Amino acid sequence: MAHVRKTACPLNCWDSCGFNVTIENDKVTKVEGDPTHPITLGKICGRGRMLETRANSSKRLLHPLKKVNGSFEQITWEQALDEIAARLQEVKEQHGSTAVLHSHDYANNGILKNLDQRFFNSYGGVTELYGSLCWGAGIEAQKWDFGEAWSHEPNDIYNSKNIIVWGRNVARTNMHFYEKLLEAKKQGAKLVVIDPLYNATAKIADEYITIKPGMDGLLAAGIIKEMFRLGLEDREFIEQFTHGVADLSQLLEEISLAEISEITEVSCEVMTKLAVVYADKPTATYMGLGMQRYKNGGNTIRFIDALVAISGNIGIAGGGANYANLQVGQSFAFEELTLSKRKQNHRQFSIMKQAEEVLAATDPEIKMIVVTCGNPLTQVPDTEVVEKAFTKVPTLVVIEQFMTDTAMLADYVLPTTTAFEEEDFYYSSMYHHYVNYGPKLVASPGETKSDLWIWTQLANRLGFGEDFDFTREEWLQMTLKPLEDKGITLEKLQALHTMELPVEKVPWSDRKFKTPTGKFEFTSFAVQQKGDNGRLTLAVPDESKWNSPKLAEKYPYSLLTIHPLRSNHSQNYHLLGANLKLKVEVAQNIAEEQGLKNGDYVKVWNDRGEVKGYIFILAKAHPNTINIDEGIWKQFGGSVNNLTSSRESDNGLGSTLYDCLVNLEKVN
Ligand SMILES: Nc1nc2c(c(=O)[nH]1)N[C@H]1C(S)=C(S)[C@@H](COP(=O)(O)OP(=O)(O)OC[C@H]3O[C@@H](n4cnc5c(=O)[nH]c(N)nc54)[C@H](O)[C@@H]3O)O[C@H]1N2
Ligand SMILES: Nc1nc2c(c(=O)[nH]1)N[C@H]1C(S)=C(S)[C@@H](COP(=O)(O)OP(=O)(O)OC[C@H]3O[C@@H](n4cnc5c(=O)[nH]c(N)nc54)[C@H](O)[C@@H]3O)O[C@H]1N2
Ligand code: SF4
Ligand SMILES: [Mo]
Repeated sequence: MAHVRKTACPLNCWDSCGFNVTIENDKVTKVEGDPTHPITLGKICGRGRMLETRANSSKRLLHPLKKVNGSFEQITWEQALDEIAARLQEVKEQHGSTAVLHSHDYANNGILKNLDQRFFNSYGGVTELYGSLCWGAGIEAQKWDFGEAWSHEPNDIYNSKNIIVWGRNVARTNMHFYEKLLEAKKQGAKLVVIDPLYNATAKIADEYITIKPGMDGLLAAGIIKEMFRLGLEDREFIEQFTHGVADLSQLLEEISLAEISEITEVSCEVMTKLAVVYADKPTATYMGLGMQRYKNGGNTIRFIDALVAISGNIGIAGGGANYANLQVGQSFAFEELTLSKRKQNHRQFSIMKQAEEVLAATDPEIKMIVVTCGNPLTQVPDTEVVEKAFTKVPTLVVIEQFMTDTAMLADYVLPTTTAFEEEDFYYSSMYHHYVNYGPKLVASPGETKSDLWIWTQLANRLGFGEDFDFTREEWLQMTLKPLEDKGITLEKLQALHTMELPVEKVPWSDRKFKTPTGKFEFTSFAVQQKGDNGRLTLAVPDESKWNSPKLAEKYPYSLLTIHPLRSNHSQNYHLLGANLKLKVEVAQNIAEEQGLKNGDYVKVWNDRGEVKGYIFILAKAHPNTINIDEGIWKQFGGSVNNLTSSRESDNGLGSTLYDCLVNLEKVN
């Protein structure tokens, strides 16, 4: 008999949806939205629905595998765990625990997925990754400016007079915000979209502004300049609650509006118009993550924050510099879960440069990599180097649901469960502030086991089993402990399925910022204390004609590799059917210059590598811009990261995935 149960989407996404899942004969047969979820209201996207296909796919990994003479052989869990534990012990004894690299990302938003950190801390401390391919530059930027990266609660959008969606592909990546934009427009709000690609959100905008990729910080500078010229700035806010405005004013003297217009490829009139929009409060700014994946990415987000501050749109209902909402994740007991103080040794590699660091490491060399919740072969920049590093390392263990490009290189592949097969709770620090409960719905197929089971088994073998001697219920209670006195307990969450977390709904309404000066900082005091100047700059991308004129002559086009519509990163390509064609989306002027038409087969290349695919002409994309969606597997023509650079953003914590010049030509 079919029955329906409530659970939640585990995917790394803005929305963290509530699900109604149909179960028949111990199998998930349908995934739909839960209409009672307060934010997601019964609507979900194709990626959510595809979780049923993923769970039931015949391509699921069902048994532990070991590579013997170049091909995979099925082995027992007993053998896999014994051998991996023995290897972990041996590496630690011979080279020290930091000879192990834990390479991971955040494919699953379940709180208990963080227990991988507990395992490696208890083991003694390994080489961990720092920074983020995803949003690292912007998070650090907001920490400098506000002390934290917090957003307004979703329904605050209805207080906005004007809404600026700045580099967020809302209709594709954040669908419930799109629904809210439609409603806010109905209630009279004006919508401006700033993006080099004329995306589905741009289509509903009152004003669409196209910009040269990576130049948004300068655009914000131009708007601020116009606000000052027209006397539109919020003097009271600036004087009472900010630090360093003199540095900003001085910087703006160094460049004229006409120069800004030339570099950003945005007209002066548009900047003047936006100055007026920002002054017509409340104006909300909703930033995406695309525009900070550049060398100047941190500075870009800081400049947009500065614009929001200059216009006095901080700490007021309907305003905000909305980028991330880290206060959501900060609600839980991470320290108890991860035991970060337990580690004796520690080394950090940048997530961007993990492959180069593996190849260069000497003290100690990396002898073993364990991959969890990530697919670095397709998702980490500069694939050629990633492949070299992951091939070279003596022991590679990948915990996976599918035989990804990364798993293909492994010595051991351990088959893991999907979210429907284990109990957890889910949240996202990107958008709304509700935590969703996810019960175990069906039996795990084949010999698949949860990540947690794997850590527990390995911990038992390595002599720190007591650190993992808890039931699921105890783990979940442990993480909710800080919320108990606010009335949020596991029993309640299990009964209600979703609960609102106690976060600031309009951050900074008390004007007390978490920076060293307690003010909003145009110039970062904390950074100055460390000996850097901490000021805003007029920076442009590394791979631009301004910074690298020779490179720009050889490679005239800006390549974006934005997130795919039907897949979360690399997760669905193998399930989308055999006729998958890599699409190279090009601006009209490129098609004209090169005499290309839709469907032409082309090569896109730079010094790092190449990708081949089929032309799709974008009528309204910014001139000289190309896009190839990310996540594409090797077998389908990927990875686009063959082309991207592993350089870090200005503040060291973000990627420069879109700071990428290429050339393109037709091939037969
Ligand atoms: N369908 C789908 N949804 C997803 C995901 C997915 O893989 N697929 N992934 C999830 C994850 S992990 C994340 S991080 C989020 C990301 O969510 P978004 O930030 O919305 O998406 P991205 O693809 O990272 O960024 C792309 C947007 O930034 C624009 N952009 C790129 N460069 C610039 C620039 O220099 N200036 C400006 N103004 N705009 C620029 C692109 O044209 C595009 O519209 O999406 C989440 N949602
Ligand atoms: N060129 C380019 N590259 C990018 C981006 C871009 O825009 N352009 N975006 C970047 C961004 S924003 C992000 S967030 C990263 C994402 O990078 P990743 O997180 O590495 O990408 P996914 O494709 O989601 O890969 C996750 C893998 O984890 C597996 N998995 C899912 N659930 C579980 C689980 O519970 N346990 C275990 N052990 N495994 C599981 C999935 O099967 C999948 O193979 O990619 C980055 N890379
Ligand atoms: S991927 Fe995002 S929008 Fe889609 S169902 Fe999951 S949480 Fe919702
Ligand atoms: Mo991401």
